[in-house]
Amino acid sequence: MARGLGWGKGGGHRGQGSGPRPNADTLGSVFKQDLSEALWNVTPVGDLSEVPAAADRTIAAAVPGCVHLDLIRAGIIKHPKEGFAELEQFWVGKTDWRYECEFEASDLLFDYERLDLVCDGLDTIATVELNGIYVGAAANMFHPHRFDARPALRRGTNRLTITFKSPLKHIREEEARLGARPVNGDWDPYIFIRKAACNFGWDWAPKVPTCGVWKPIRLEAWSGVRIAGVRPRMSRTRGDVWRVSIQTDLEWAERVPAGLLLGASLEEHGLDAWASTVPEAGKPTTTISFDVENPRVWWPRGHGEQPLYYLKLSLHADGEVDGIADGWVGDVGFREVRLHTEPDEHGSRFEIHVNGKPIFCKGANWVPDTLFPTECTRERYRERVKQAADANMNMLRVWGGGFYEDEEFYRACDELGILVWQDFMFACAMYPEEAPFPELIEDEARHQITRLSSHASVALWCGGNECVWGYEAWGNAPGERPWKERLEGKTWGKPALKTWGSGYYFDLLPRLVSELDPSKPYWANSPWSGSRDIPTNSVQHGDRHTWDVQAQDYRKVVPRFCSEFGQQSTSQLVTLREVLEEKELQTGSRGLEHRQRATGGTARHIDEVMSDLGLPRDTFEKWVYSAWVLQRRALRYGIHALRLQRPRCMGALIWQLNEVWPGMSWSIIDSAGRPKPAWDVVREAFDPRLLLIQYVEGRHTIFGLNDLDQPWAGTLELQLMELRSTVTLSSSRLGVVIPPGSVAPLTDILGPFEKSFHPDRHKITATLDNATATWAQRV
Ligand code: BMA
Repeated sequence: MARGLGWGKGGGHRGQGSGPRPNADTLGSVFKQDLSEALWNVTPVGDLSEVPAAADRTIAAAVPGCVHLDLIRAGIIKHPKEGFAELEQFWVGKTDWRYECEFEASDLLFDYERLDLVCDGLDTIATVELNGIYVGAAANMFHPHRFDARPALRRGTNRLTITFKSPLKHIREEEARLGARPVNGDWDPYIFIRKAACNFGWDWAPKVPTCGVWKPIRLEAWSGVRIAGVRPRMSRTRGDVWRVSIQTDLEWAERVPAGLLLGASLEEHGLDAWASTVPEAGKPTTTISFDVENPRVWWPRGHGEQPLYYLKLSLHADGEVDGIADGWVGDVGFREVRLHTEPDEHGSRFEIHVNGKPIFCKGANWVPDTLFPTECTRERYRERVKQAADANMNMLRVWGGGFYEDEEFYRACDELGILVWQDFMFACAMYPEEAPFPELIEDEARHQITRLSSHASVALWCGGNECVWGYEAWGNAPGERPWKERLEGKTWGKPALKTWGSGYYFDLLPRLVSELDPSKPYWANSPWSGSRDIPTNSVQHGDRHTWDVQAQDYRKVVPRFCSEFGQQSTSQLVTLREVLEEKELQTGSRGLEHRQRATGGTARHIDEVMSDLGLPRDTFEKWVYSAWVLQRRALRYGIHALRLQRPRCMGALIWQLNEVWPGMSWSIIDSAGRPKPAWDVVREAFDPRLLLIQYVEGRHTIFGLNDLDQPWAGTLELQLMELRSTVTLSSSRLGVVIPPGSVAPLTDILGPFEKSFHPDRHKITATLDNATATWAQRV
């Protein structure tokens, strides 16, 4: 009873250039009826006390989407990025919403043994009913749900209802049940729901807790067995021989089909490998392994190419038409990642090695790219990741206060050679470990580890953002209470510390990574020193967030890997103009301050530094420009300082690549996708081959920085010039070789001109191939 597509090994499968690739949705005999395309509507329900009269009605809804976008389309609210619109929509997050659609069930669905309603993403606290019959509930936006629809599905017309509880009401109820815990900022306690934390506000984001069906939804009918998850792993065994080992999760119905065979094929770049196994009936996981000789290896950009291989799994059964019962396809790469943290003379290393080579990680922190996830199109993802690649980055860190990103994001990273540092979704707070959270988090982590395990780009799993740091060290400023103390409470009348999430970072998550994706490193948090006995944000151990010093002091604090540092500035002026009236384009205006969410405000994050440096700010345009100058300066200083310390320091990730709305943030690309002036500086500072002049031990020394794998050999030319001209007065040449992956002092730049150099009149320029650096004592 199958409707297979008739492709299999030798049966019209995709060879090179042989037409379009099947995708997993059209593969095999699982019958799918998409419900995203049904006519959906949404209605406020339950307590309507917060709902304005104009909104108390049923409106058309888009699925996938969210209630805010539906209300915007119906003209009930404005997009929160516009003007002060955020302030007029707080009622949305305090309201329950019912999504509903009517659809005709295909007769074919009823021919199968199992009939599931599959929701790829429900945001978040949801009850699902079909024709008034309860089919299931959801409480985590970070993993899909599969509900048994058979008892409720009818032939002909059906009514599907998904009722979402107000996220704000839900978290307050959970807080009352479990006890308050410290949460960063003045944001609602997002720790009590498995939902993107920054949806409740952040120091660069408005408060727009939303709900809705945020990923595709469909009916799936199947018989016998189906593929529930695939985890491919490639590891080098000896020389150029790699072992491909594919773990496949199978879900079984009651009737086990006859003649079952699970086949895996790997193609592309001249490779055509195939292996198969007979899955044991009822066994949840089956592994297929085979060896591949001399495949082309995947590298982060700057170190080689990104060859991707086409992996196809097909589950064959005798009774199935064309022999295919289910299938899975994906692009995979051959590469190995290791995290080296051995002790050394400075403390302990934090070095990511890919295929045995230490990689200096140059990149940025990634936050959700739009206020509402479905606004981020495939093109937008690609453009943003390309902008990171064009800025000479080789790593993006998916930060733990957003969500696990869309496939498009990881695909773009696979293709462009961007390593992904993947946080689990925890940020800046103390998370409860009482039920139902451990179970919700285990389901989420199992799903995400499995989903992302096939991506060549995903290099490291990290427990979360600044949670361990918060526990260890936050709340110590005058007038505050240490977070640790705020966790003190009582259980059964005896003093006890409230749970805060340590069980996730130090036990559950590492256990799941080593079970499901054992070839990848796991790091408990960012920042993290590697030991509970060493301060979390150590300079000598692990990764560090450098927020405690200003740009001019970046050279004094050189961590082993800097995973956050940065400087606020504004979005591009045209982007601000798109959302703010002209009269708001004033320094300190209400419109601008509405978009400043950081503790200490614009004074602390921009104005104080600006006035220390004497930068002009008498008009709005000058102020904006000076803020960009600040950001350029900070990122240039920071990147140079960190790169100069290679190999002691092996990573520089700026905070942050992108932003969710126009305003003030640390991003180098604004919410309209326009690079800010700092983007150029970052691109220059991350250039794999760079000359830098540094004052070290009484001398101005020129350093060559070479991140590439080939030696950088050439003739370094030093030229003495008039301060304000390009006329060379005298020059000197020196043959130099900068070894691969190193920083080398080349020469004292004053050396050849010691006698003729005059500080008031001269400058010195150094050139090696396309790299130049200029030094003057007075500017
Ligand atoms: C770090 C991040 C974010 C924050 C940023 C700017 O702490 O992890 O939480 O937005 O700094 O303050």
